[in-house]
Amino acid sequence: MKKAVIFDLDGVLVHTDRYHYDSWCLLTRQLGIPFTPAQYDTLRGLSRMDSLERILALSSRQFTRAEVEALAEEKNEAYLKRVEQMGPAEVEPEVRRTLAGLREKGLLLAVGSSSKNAQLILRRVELTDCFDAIADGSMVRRAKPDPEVFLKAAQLLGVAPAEALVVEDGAAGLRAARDGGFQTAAFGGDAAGSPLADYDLTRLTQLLELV
Ligand code: B16
Ligand code: MG
Repeated sequence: MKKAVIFDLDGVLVHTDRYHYDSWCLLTRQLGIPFTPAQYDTLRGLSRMDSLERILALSSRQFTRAEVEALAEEKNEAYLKRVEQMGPAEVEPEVRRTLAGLREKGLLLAVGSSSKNAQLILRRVELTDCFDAIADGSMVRRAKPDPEVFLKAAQLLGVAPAEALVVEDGAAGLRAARDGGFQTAAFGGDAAGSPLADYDLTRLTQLLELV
């Protein structure tokens, strides 16, 4: 029996995964590090710092802590420039339809995102009011693949992990959800086709038949 659905943000509710990729590309071009969409796929759901450390490991250069922090800041500034352009039209009608349908069925809804910009993005696209709880990267100590952010979302909703389904585009997010005891649905990204997913969605509206 499912009582709640917990949605990943970047790459599931909104297409900010493209903006993350573009912003990382600005950095990797500067640093002469080859970086492809397939490489970005493996970073889905990882924190900003964990993503950057993985990217810098592709370089032969060593970076000081101060350099790493400046690069993380630079990437976030580039990303925020794209986020500032976002508005409600960036949410696919299918997403709003799915959220409204789940709500009608009596499901509790939450966001579980590694992003420290999640609240800002949800406000910009006018999705904040669609959720009963929002857990994000600013509220946890360990990012995905650790289950902490999803456990936080479940706690805020007042449901047990086994009563909630997590929807993810990242394999790291599926791992987090699995380790936290949640049911899992993959939706695109490197989550698609993963053995860590109980369900593999090609459209978000399929959730309405699952719950
Ligand atoms: P920020 P999600 C994740 O969000 C993204 O998938 C990942 O690419 C990004 O590095 C991470 O948020 C941190 O984002 O730099 O905005 O704090 O997919 O868990 O919603
Ligand atoms: Mg994601």
